[in-house]
Amino acid sequence: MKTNSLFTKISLVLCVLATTLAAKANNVIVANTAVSGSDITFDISWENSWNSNIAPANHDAVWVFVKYQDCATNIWYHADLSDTSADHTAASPLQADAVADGKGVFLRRSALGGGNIAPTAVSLAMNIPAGTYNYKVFAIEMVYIPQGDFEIGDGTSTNTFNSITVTAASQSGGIPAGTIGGSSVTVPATFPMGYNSFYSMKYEITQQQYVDFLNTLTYDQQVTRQGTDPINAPGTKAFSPGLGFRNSIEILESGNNNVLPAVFACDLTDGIPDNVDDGQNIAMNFLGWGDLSAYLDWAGLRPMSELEFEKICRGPEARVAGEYPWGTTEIFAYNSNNIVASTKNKPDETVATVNNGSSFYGLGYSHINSFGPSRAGIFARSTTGRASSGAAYYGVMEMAGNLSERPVTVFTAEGAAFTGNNGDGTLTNTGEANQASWPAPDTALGSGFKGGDWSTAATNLRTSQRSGTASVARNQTYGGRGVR
Ligand SMILES: [Ca+2]
Ligand SMILES: [Ca+2]
Ligand SMILES: [Ca+2]
Repeated sequence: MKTNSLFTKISLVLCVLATTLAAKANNVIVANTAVSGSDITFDISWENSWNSNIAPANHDAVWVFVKYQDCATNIWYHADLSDTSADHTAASPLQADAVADGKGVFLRRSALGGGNIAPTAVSLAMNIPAGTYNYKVFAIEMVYIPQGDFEIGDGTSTNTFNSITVTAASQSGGIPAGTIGGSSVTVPATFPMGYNSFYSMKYEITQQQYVDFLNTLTYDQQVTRQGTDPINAPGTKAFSPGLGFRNSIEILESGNNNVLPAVFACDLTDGIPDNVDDGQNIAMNFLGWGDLSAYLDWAGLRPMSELEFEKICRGPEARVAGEYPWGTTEIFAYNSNNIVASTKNKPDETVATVNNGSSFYGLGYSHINSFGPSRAGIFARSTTGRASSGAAYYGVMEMAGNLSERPVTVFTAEGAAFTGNNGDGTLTNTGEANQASWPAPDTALGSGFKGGDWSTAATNLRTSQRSGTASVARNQTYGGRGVR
C-alpha cells in the first residue's frame, strides 16, 4: 500500500459513511465501506462476470470511483485515486487496474473464468486533502472492447459510411472525407475511431444511477440537471411533470434556495419512494445532451464516437447489409405492453419469451403515458445468446432500441474535433460538463443519434444507420451511456 509520508499525516474522521449505491439492474453491490488513513475499503459483488480468451475474447469490469463530502460545506468532490495499480488491492478473483488520471479504477477478473463475483474485498488509495468527510463509492458495469481492425458501413443504411476497414493506420493517419463517405468531414488522427481498446458501459444509464448523480450536486447544479425547481414539494416529478413515459424520478426532500440541495428518489408507482417496484432499474430517459454530458463528466467517463459505436456492435466480424448490433437482419419488436405484469417496474422486470432480434422499438409517436423504456438488460438470461438477448458483439446491451445513444459524430467539424478526453469528475457551478473538445452542453453541436429507441422504426436500429442531428432537448426517448 502507499506509504507516502504526506498521507500518513492525514487523519480522516468520518461524520457519516454512505454506501450501497448499486442499481440492481447492473447487479453491482458495494457494501461495508470504511476509510482508514487514505485508503477506502469495501466489498464488491456482481453477477455474470467473464474473462474469456475465446471469441469475443474480452472481459467485463466495473468502473469504480469515489466522491467525498466536506462535512463543513456539504459539497461533494471527486476523489483522486492513485495512478499506480500496486497501490490498490483486490482479493481474488479480482484485480484493480489504476488509470493515468486517477479518476477511478477498473476492477476485473485477474484470470480466465466466468460467473458471479461473490462479495470481494477491495482497498483503494486516495489522494485527497486532510479533512472531515462523508464518502460514496460508485460502481458502473463495463465491457472491454479490445484493440483491433473492424469494418464500418453496411452499404445499405441511411448515411452509412463507405464500406471500409478501420485500422491502426486509419487511427494514426486520419481518414479523408472522401474515403469514409456518408456525409462526413475528414476524421483526424486525434478522433477516437475505435481501433484502440476502450471500455463501454454494459447498459444504458439507469434511473437510480441518475438519482445517485443528482444527490451529489449542489442546489444550483440540480436546477440545471432536472426539470423542476429543487425547492418544490416532496413528490414533485423531476422530469416533464405529468408526462410519465416510465420516468420515476421525483423530489424526496425539498431543497432550499442555493443552500440545501434537494434529495431525489425513484417513485414510479404509489407516492412512496424506493419501493421494489419504483423503476430504479429502468433506463434513464429525458436525458438532454447537457444532462448526459454532465453525468459522464461527473463519472470520469466520456461520450463514445459513432465509429466506436460500430466497433462495439460489429466487433471484428464482416459487415452484413442492414444488420442490427447482434449481427443479423432479424428483429422482433417488444414494448412496455409486453412486460410481465407481476414484474413490472421491478429489478427483475421481464417479458414472457425472447426471440432472435429482441428489442424495444416500434411504438410510434402516438405516445401514451404508460409507454417507455425497459429496465436495463431485460432480454439477457442464462439461456439467451447474442441474437436472442439483443447483445452487441462484445456483450454490450441495448445498443439497438430502448433509448437513443448519443455518440459524437463526424458529420461536422464540431464533432470531428473531439479528442476522446475523459471527464474529470467536476462540473461547473451550474452543473454543466466543461471538458475541452466535447460537444458543448448548450448547443450539442457535434453530437448525434444512433441505435433508435422504443418508439422508432426498425431501420433506425441498424448498426450503420447514422444521424447527425444535434439536439439539446429532453425527450422521453433520449438516453445514453459512456465509455473510457
Ligand atoms: Ca413507490
Ligand atoms: Ca439504446
Ligand atoms: Ca469537468
